[in-house]
Amino acid sequence: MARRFHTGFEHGHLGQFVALGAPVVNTLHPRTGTYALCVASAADRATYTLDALLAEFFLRIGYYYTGHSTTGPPEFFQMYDSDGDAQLCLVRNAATGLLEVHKGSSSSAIIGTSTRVVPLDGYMCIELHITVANSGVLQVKLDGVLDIDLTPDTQATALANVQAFRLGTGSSTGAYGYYDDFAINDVAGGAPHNTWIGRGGIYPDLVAAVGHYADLIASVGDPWDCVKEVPPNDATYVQENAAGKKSTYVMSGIAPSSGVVSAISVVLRAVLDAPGAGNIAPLVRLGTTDDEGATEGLDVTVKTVTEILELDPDGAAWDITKVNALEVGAVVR
Ligand SMILES: [Ca+2]
Ligand SMILES: [Ca+2]
Repeated sequence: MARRFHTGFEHGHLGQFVALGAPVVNTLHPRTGTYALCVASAADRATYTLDALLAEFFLRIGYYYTGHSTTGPPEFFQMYDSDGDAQLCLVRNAATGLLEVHKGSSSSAIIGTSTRVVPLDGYMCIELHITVANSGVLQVKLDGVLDIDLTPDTQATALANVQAFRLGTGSSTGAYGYYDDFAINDVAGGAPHNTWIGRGGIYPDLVAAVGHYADLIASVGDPWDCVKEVPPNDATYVQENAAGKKSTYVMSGIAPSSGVVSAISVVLRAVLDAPGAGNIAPLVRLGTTDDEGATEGLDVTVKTVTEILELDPDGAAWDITKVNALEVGAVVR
């Protein structure tokens, strides 16, 4: 695994994040696709926590700056170590508009400053390559151009890792704006997944019709109608309680007609209707080959289940034709 996470917020909700304040996913300023994350006032933020600790990683975020609070540094992206302590922070300097990388929080030392201004009311593609260490690596690409290339001390805490990523402001100060096309690669495996992510985007591929498998029973009407909603509507659903039952759905296909597909992310929502034991796994089907994902345990609180696939079900690289031929669904475990 090298692609650890990506989202374009195209499922229209923040289910993979822990939100504080009032960040919202809306359609006002997507970078690609239909949705982006909007942070409109101080103390609004959404945090994603990886299931792994990263000592070295590549990260991309599309950021659309719209303004900042009148007090404190205009911070907009904070990284935490596995104890939840501030490791690295991105700030748009209030006077110059330049991107600053701070070790620790926005009030801590600056370890790198860009030459390019983070624009007002427009997207900039910010890519990071960071090794967290007392003798670390800090490289920043802005709109695809290497702008910061340093070997500073990037480790603010006792732990040489990053695990959680906060999109949004600090507890009372920070910069406002939109976030889209967030992706993280670690350095395991091979290209293109263990290096710079690049300036591409994350496109929606949505449920469009019933597919090859149709075991799961609709709560009302047609099964695919119950699971196609964006943002999700949990009032309608499909259900089964027998292990091995599965459903897949024909998908809409993605908008681009050319380009490289580095990875896909399957996102589904699942819940138990009563306390007990029950599991689910994502299922993708390409041609006649099924690829069942890892078993996810469920309970009576709705869970967002995410699976990254760097390769297609036959073990080959993705391309747009394959993505457009995919069926996606789930299997009861
Ligand atoms: Ca998007
Ligand atoms: Ca539904």
